[in-house]
Amino acid sequence: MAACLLRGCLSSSLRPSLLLSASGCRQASEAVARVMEDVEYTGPCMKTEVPGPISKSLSKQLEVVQNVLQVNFFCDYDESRGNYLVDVDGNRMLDVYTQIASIPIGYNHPALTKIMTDPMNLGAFINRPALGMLPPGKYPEKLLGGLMSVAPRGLGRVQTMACGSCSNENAYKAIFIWYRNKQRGHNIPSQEEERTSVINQGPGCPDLTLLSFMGGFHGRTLGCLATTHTKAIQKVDVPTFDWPIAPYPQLRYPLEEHQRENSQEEARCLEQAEDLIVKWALKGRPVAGVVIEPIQAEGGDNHASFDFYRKLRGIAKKHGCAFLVDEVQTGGGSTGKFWAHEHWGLDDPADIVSFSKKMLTGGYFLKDEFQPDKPFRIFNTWLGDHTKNLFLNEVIKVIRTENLMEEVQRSGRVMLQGLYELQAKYPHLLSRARGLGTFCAVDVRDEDTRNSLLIKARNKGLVLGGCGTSSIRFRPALVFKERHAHLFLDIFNDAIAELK
Ligand code: PSZ
Repeated sequence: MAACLLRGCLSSSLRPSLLLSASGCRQASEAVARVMEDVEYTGPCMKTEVPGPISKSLSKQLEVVQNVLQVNFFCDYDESRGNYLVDVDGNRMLDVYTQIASIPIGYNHPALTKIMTDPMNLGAFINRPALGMLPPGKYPEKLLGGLMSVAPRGLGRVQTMACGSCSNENAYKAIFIWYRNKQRGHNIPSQEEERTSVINQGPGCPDLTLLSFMGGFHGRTLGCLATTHTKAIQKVDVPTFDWPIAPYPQLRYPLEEHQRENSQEEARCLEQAEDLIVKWALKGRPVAGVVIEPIQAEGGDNHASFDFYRKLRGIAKKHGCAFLVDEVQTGGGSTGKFWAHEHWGLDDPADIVSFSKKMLTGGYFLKDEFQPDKPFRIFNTWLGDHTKNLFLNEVIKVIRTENLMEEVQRSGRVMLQGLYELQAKYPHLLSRARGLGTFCAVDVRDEDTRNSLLIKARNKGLVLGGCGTSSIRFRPALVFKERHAHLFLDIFNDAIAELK
């Protein structure tokens, strides 16, 4: 394996000439390899179709106790490095999907290995504390030095949680508690409210609602699922809340050619959102909060303009609704800013911002007023995982020392430009190339073609993910440099060329 590793870093202006070695591995040229600094592979290297024989036999083994219908292939996480995911059959693939957008600085980053192998951290890794009640001594320092050092503007508090759904679920509860306190004028529920709450009745369980958007995804737990509107498979057969759903703008591409109709479309959606807030208040089922992603990810990488978000934030404020920005997928740097909502340029962009995925720990940032002032209102056993805070502190340091936000902007430009070129080259297959930073996507002619393109790309050593009905989304790690973007475009082009 050592022969596969490179030391040296490619100067960002160099484009590697890609060679196909005798073993069938794609590689950057040797000249390029010599100047590379990071310990990473030079390119994909495919030995079998994916899934290969070992993956298939592991699937058979797992099938006895679990549904394996959604298993793609089994991975070798010891051999995976940087932007390269290695599978159990020894196939090495450029990973432009990263565990559904969840690997911040690539596989086996030395900075994280160091945290894991530091004997000083042994106790933290062996003993998982109930963080709400018995936090370790290092906890305040790690939160302040880590999560709070990247807190969105105006949000001075943070609550950690284990996953994205759990983060949104609890953020929703914080919103409802805040809203009821506001309605009552104080934070002490009556005896009647307390009594009825335990038997799922009003007034203890008030008829409050959350406004969400068609095509939005906020998780699969029951509360979150009521605000998730992507695919039936995620919802069917499950009882839910009847809460208002606003339309999300369906923009036409290329954006420059459809400015007038797109701004009309956004105005229509904003008007409907405001209309719903007004109507549901009149029905006695007020909208306590509005929840939205800065880019609808699962729903198909749907973008709306920054102006749309600025106006929506204004509407929420005007009607006294909390504004929750779900940055579970967009947060952590891949859009070229640490938080995607920073692109909006607002002084007061959100009341709550939820995160997970690349942030390693889940959780949400909040304004003071959304913090319940009684114990055990927002609570669970683990409230996240402290070891993830240890890793996150390192991730944030690496982002700073390796200037990864700039790298994302640079490689994002190469990606998007390359996607524009590919859609010009294959207009019958690709359309609507779009993106912010490396958070990019393109639409494929139809669902079947999209699915077969994903498989062709994978067999050429490129891991990609689908979203929406016929889109492909690109979610590389923050260590995805320009040379990786060129490599990605090269392989993607080869896969498309085989489609016809
Ligand atoms: O099919 C699924 O359940 C998937 S595939 C990708 C996700 C979920 N993304 C998770 C997600 C998200 O993208 C946004 C914007 N909000 C909340 C979530 C839920 O996070 P988890 O999956 O950690 O509960």
